Amino acid sequence: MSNTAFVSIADLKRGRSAVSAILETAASGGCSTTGGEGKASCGSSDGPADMPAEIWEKVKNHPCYSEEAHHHYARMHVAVAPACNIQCNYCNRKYDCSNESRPGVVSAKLTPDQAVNKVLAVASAIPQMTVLGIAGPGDALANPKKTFETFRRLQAEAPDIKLCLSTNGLALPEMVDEICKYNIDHVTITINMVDPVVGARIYPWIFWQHRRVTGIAAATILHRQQMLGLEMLTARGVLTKVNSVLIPGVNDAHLIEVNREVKKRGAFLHNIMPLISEAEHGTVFGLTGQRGPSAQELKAVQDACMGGANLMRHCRQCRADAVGLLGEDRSEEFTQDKVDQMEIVYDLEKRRAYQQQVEIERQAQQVAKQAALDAAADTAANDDIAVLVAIATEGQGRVNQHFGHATEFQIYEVSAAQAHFVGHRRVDLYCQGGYGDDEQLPSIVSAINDCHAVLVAKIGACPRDELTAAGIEPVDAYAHEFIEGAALAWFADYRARIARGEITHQARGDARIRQGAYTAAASAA
Ligand code: CLF
Ligand code: SF4
Repeated sequence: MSNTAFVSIADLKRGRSAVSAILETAASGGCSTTGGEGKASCGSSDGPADMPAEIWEKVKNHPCYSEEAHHHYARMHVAVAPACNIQCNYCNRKYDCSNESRPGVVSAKLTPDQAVNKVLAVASAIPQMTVLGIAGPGDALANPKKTFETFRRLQAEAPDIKLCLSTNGLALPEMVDEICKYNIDHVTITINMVDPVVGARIYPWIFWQHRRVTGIAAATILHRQQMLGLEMLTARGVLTKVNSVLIPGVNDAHLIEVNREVKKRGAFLHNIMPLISEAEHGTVFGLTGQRGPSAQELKAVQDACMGGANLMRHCRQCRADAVGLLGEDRSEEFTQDKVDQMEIVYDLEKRRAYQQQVEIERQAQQVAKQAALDAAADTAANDDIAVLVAIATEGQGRVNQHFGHATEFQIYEVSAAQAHFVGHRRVDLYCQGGYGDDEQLPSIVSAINDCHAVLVAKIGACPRDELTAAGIEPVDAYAHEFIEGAALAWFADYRARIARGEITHQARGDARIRQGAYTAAASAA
């Protein structure tokens, strides 16, 4: 059962042009106009030609809304919102909100003053930090004073930073005016159901109009508020992302309907996240043995949603106090005591100049990719071959990390016609204090053992041998080159060696099954 729309799509289409753009983009499967199987996520490599200009302006340097941007731009969260107005069975209130944070993580809570100071400190140290999100540790909109005070001040004091928030949606409709007042043009709503019977298995209670409501009545109210809030945001031209926690046996098949319903209401992206329910986190699901999804289950749901709202696949389920590129955690560099000691110079011009350089790099990356594709198209090819390669990168879209320094590998699917991001794998750090820890090698190799090659800036003899023995080619010939160009160039060489009879191509499993595994494996790490 899904709730009837409070605002019809026809009404929405009569609204502002931004609304039309959002609806059209959502209707076409998100910003990926050629979206579909294998075309991973919003803007996997998409640019201004793939979407309306006003949408591109909003997503082009948002690392969560554009996969391509996440190689270049960073986000940060400030933990100013401790309270929550609902209870999710996958949440333990001792920890951060699991709707958009890794469960089991605790963030230091900040006042709006401390939060603004921290944002300015990070912005002066990391000029590619373009987005400030409030994603807990409770619900951003259950703490409206602190949340909007932080946004109000940042809108004035850091005008080039995009503002972003994440909410369970219960208080959303009444907050839409405030959201628009501070130009918060990216909002995430966690929507795990559109059927209150399903919802009653996820939410034991909500706090609504000064009283606790339980069971199906609670889920009915939450559902109504979520749908209404989503429609209202779409009508106001705010980009929305829907997060759904995949809970096997509870909402797995049901998420297909969720995808359909949120697409109808203009959701820009749908981020299906695997449930993480370790018993030691002390959540209801963790303590009652509710398991998270297998890679195949996650993949099956994502595949079934293809053609619906466009899927995000590069989420890292980050902390409520995360700082840095997605996949890196620099929060330790900006603890309260360290921020207090910092000289903070928020220099807008310097930030803009830096970001212009980033844009020049991005354009160069696209040119390199196109050149590699053109070169690949010119060679005689076994075009049906597609392989996975693992990339060690610390950002800027380049192969620029030492094997031993990687804590995750980005995974690209490469064929003669394409090289695109399909996920990431977290791994244990190999290099410990200047020495390789060989005990880590088996787990690192096993994390990428469905890849044909790993492209790195540098690699030592020991991991090189271990990878080679596992059938994974260690490659440092493309150090500091752009990722797609490097992957395509390696692939062209791989095909040439096959053509010369030097090697035989051997498939290493079904890439699409593994694609589902990336997120699950990483999230469980
Ligand atoms: Fe933060 Fe969320 Fe904004 Fe991004 S995170 S509030 S939209 S700035 Fe991003 Fe982190 Fe995934 Fe969230 S990777 S958990 S999707
Ligand atoms: Fe926990 Fe977030 Fe759910 Fe609130 S909304 S109960 S903080 S997971």
